Amino acid sequence: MHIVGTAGHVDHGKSSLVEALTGTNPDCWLEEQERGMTLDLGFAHLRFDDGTEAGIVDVPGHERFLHNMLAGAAGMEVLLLVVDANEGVMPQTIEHLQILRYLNVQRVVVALTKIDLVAPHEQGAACRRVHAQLADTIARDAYIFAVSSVTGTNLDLLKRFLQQQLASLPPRDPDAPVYLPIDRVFTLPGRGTIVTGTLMQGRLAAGDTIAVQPAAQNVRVRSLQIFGEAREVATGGTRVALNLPGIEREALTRGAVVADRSFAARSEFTVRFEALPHAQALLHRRTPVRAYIGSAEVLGTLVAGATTSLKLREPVLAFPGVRFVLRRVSPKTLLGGGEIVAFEQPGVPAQDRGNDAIAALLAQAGLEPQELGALAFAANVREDVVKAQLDAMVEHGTAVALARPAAYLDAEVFALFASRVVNELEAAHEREPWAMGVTLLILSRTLGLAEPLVSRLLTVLVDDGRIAQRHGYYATTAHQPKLSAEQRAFFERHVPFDSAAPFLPASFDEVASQVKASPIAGIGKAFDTLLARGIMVKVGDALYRGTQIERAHEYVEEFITRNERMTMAEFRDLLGTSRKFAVPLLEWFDTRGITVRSGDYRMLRRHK
Ligand SMILES: Nc1nc2c(ncn2[C@@H]2O[C@H](COP(=O)(O)OP(=O)(O)OP(=O)(O)O)[C@@H](O)[C@H]2O)c(=O)[nH]1
Ligand SMILES: [Mg+2]
Repeated sequence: MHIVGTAGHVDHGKSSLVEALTGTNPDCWLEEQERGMTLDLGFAHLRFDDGTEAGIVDVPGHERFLHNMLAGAAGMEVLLLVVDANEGVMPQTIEHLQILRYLNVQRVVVALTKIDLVAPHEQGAACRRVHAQLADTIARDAYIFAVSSVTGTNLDLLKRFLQQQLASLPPRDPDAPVYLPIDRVFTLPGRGTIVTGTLMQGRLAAGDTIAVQPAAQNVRVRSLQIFGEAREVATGGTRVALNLPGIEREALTRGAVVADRSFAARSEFTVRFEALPHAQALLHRRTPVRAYIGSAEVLGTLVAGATTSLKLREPVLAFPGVRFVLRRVSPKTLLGGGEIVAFEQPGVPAQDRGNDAIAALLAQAGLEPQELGALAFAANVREDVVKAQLDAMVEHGTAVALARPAAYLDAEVFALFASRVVNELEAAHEREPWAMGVTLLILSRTLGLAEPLVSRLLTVLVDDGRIAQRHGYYATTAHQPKLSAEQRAFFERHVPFDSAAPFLPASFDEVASQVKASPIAGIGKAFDTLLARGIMVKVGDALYRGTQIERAHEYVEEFITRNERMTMAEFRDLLGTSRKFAVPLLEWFDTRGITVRSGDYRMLRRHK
């Protein structure tokens, strides 16, 4: 289905024409009927014999209700411009056309109304005059039908033409996420909240759970109606009424949006903005504005710069491709309009829709991982569709998936990163063969990238087994730290082993200060390596060789296996050491889960 919208100056006959075409008087409010004037949006159902159907959105012509016109204008695809044959083009005719050039109108038809009030010999001139007046507008090439809603003149021709125009509109993208700006909210006894609006894109079905934004509330669609008829499914371009019993009427106003759950409302957008010629002088570096997006009217600021941005006082649900119109705050002069290009977050630039959009978004984001929701948003494609596409890309090796939170990178960009990492690591291992590898801090600095990002990307390489991570160091998988002869001699000297006192440790602090004072190249990192690999073990203030610890472990196991349990004194005697060393050492075995304490005794943990 598609949407036809009226536009035109006050009293030119818009609502009468809608009624003549559909049988429905769009002025449904009593006050409208009394005053003979449209105050708010009206709706009607246009049907043709061949099954073609459309929703008509009828707007008020009076300048004072322009905000209502704007709330209904975004959904219009076929514009039915109404001009009174006697009065010709008037200020709101032009203003409506200026607004609509920024929105989604694809076809324009002009109805020259009240032709019954024009003498036959003047009708041709009236028509030519209007054609000339529309020269600089989106209606310049439009067909003009001279009609009368009173006598019915030419209504059949106009109707047939509308039918053709509707049939010639391009089909909707079935993969687009749900986006439905709400224009009316009310409650029905026993049913709860009802919202109506134009489903701009996507597919909605009764039973679906959707999000209402900016409230960010998930609600279930209990039932769905299209022009009073219950339907199971609605697709883009349809006027729909939704029964949403899960949400309070008070929580909703015109301007709220029913949308796919992957969409979030935001208040800052990068935009493409085009000013109307007369508005140029009213624009500054920062211009306070009234923004009309979907059915919402929100105050904000238009900020000119390298890129133009729109900063809103309240969050609004919009995404790249959504059109908007801006007016001055006061007086409410029309300033111009444009299109959302991106939300303000680096790494997600504007993209046209289509299958390559995701690949292009990833490539442009470089090393910045892109989350599913952000990609779906930027490409304006439903999240599950994007997910399927990304899965296929990962499978084909054109994208790389990161976990927690799930995010994606372009595979080529990532491969470049990976080879830089491996090169850096190889160079580092060659410079310092005794080191365990490179820390995250150093690696981030050499790569010139933020630490959290590098950490995340390295996780992928580690998980794939392309690099190794041990004790906080990154290394190539082949790397085995190897001390120089000089370094090894240093530690033999300062952490001596005496077979006469096989469990006597060195003092950690003493060794550490010797390391500090030593002129031997890389001795500090060599010490780190020995500790990281367990070749040296720090227990309290003592420094043991790993072999001493292993031996002590064997003694303990053997002793307890034989005696079931062991006291501290027994342990001390077993190792022939002093209480000063025995206590921390046995506690160390406790913390390693080798022994477990029970009163004065130690047992083996596995015998517990
Ligand atoms: N004679 C004649 N009168 C018409 C015709 N169309 C509308 N009118 C009259 O013009 C007046 C205004 O018509 P509406 O249809 O309410 O005009 P509108 O454009 O909807 O007005 P707003 O919604 O207030 O902007 C009414 O009194 C209609 O009866 C027509 O084709 N011929
Ligand atoms: Mg009207």
